[in-house]
Formats: sequence, C-alpha cells, structure tokens
Amino acid sequence: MKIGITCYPTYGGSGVVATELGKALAKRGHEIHFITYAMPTRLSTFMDNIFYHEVEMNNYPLFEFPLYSIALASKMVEVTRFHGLDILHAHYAIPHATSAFLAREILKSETHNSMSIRFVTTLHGTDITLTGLEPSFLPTMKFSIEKADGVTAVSKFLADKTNTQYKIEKHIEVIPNFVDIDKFKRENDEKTQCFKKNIAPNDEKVFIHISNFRALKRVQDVIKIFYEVRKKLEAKLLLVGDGPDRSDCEQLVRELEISEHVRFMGKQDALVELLSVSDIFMIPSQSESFGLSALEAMSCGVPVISSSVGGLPELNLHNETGYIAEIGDVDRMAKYAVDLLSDKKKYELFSKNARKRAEDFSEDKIVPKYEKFYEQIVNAPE
Ligand code: GMT
Repeated sequence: MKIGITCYPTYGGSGVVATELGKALAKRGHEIHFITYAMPTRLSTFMDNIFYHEVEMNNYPLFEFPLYSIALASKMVEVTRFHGLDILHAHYAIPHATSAFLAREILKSETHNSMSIRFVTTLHGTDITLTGLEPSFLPTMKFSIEKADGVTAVSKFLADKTNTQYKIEKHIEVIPNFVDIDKFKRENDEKTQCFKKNIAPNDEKVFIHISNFRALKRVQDVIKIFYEVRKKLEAKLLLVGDGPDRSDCEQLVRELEISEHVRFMGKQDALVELLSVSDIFMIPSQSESFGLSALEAMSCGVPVISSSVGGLPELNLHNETGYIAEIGDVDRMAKYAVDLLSDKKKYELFSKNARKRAEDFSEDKIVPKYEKFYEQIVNAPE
C-alpha cells in the first residue's frame, strides 16, 4: 500500500509511534510518505520505501498566525495526487485529522480527477484529554473525528474517553502502542557495565524517569518518591528529558539536598543504554493514555511503578510487572519500590514478567493490526 503519515515530528510519543510505524510498514514492503513540517526525529537514516515531504509555510504580513492546517491539507492533496496514495494516516487529531478531512474533500470535489483518498486518525492522548476539549477546538475536533473513515486509539481508556467526552458514537479501534523488542532489550556488555559503574559506583539501585517534563508527568513526585526511598536504601536517580518543569525539579532536588544522587540527563537518544543500567522505571503521571516510555522500559526488563490513571493499568500489571498506586501517593510508591528492591527473587520475577508483558506489544504483533485496519478502510463500500 501507499500510505501518507502525518505526525508531530519533533516532540512526544505520538511522533515516535508514527515514525516507528512508518519504518515498520516500509520494512514490510509498503511505500510510506511522511508529510510533516520537519524531518521526524527517529527517521535519521535512509530507508528504502520511505519518502519525506516537508510542509512549506509561506509568511505573509497579513497572516499574523501561521496557516499550518491549510498548508498541510494542500500538501496532503499534492502528495496523494502525484504519488497515488491509498490512505492518509493522521497521528494526533489536532489539527492533523482536520487537515486530512480537508484534503479528502478537496480531492473528492475534483470531478476531472478520479483520485479519492480515505483517512484514518490515531488518537494519542492530550489531543483528546486536554487540548481538544478547549472550546476553541472542541467542535472542530468532534467533527473531524466523526468524519474520519477510521479512528484508532492507543488504549481502551482513550477510546472510551473519546466516546464519552465528545459524545461520539463511532467505533474506535484500539490498537495499542508497540516496541521493537529486538532493539529495546537489556544490554550487559562491557560498555554498559562501565556506564553502570559511573552512574552507581557503589552498586546503588538506579531509578529512572523519562518524559517531556510537563506538569502532568508529575516529575516532582518522582523526586519525592526517590527521596523517601533513599531513607531506606542507597540509590541514584536518572531524569531523562527536558521541558517546562525542569527548573522546578532542579530546585526541589537542591532543597532536598540530594543533588549528588540525581542526574538531569536532558534529552537523550541512548535510551536502551540508560534503561539497561536501571532497576526501576517511574511514571506517576496525572494523565497518561498509554505510557510508551514505560513499555520501552519493560522491554528492557525494568519493572514499573506507575500511577493508576488512563491506560497505564492496561500495560503495567499490578504486583506482576511492577506496582500501581493512586496519583500523588508518594509514600506508597516509595514503599513498593523499597519492597521490590529488597527481595531479589521477587525483583527477578518482576523483571522477567515486565519483559514478557512487553512482548505482547511487540512490533510484529501490533503492526499487522494497522495493516488489517487500513485494508478494511480502503476496501469498505462507499
Ligand atoms: O500528551 C503527551 O504527553 C504527548 C503525547 C504525544 O503525542 O506524544 O503523548 C501521548 O501519546 C503517547 C503515544 O501514543 C502515549 O504513550 C502517551 O501516554 C500520551 N500522553 C498522554 O496521554 C499524557
């Protein structure tokens, strides 16, 4: 199939999922056209079957606000026309589903042109739970989702939330996120051991958190949990990523006088290396439709301590692959971590379970679900 993929190319899990999906589909013989405003970050090397089309934005003094949604729709039309796309896939509904709708209608209206296109949209999280609910977006969002030829959501939680919050009575296919289990696996080579020695010279336990440091990630809770844990055992904390809450987090670490035990790593590509030296992954979010970073950690055999929100319980199995506690219950999360790390046998079992659970979300298992879904949409009667 020839598939056009649009996503946010630079930040966040939805762009990662869209890019990894495109790469996996290209490996399976599909022709993939990324239509985005910048090269997707995980698309750094040349790959057969992958094409990239940049959405150009012309500035005109009258346009105080960039007209990105329109430029994107026009690019979708152009790529569909000249490359004969079979389907458009818009990741993160705002504004991508709206642009895809516009592109489809433009192509449909051209009577001289037999070209028609169908589009699907994948809902990822804050497009539904946060931004889409703002009055300035809500009616357009609801309309664009309703008019899509197919809609998928990355968890059952998000599918249900969409139906209830937007009062949409449309079937939403749940296709969870996936991980490349051959890439995301624990390394224990000399380089990793050397890195571990550097991070935890006295064999301290290593906690890790990876996010974009927005308020809803509750990174301050991660630090508070770690602070409580350190009252019981020696540990180090790796904070990976960057974002608006980072300065406050650095301030909190200074106030708690634990600076020598906490490393702010900033944005990192070497996730497998970082996860391979880690013992516990923490994701105490306020809202999380899936939790891709937790899945990548689990694939590296790292048990997860998470909050109970959104799609997290669909991934992290309480008392099996890690532990789940209520949002903000720092003491409980700390207690769970200490209990697990104090019981070697239990820890090894949880680590194995985490990896096994991640295998349920392997690329090989999930990507065919998208292929099947595309087939259904393309072949559905008018
Ligand atoms: O809202 C964000 O955190 C960003 C968003 C994104 O588009 O990158 O993340 C969402 O999509 C990810 C990929 O499907 C999910 O793993 C995250 O759970 C989800 N984030 C939230 O729901 C907060």
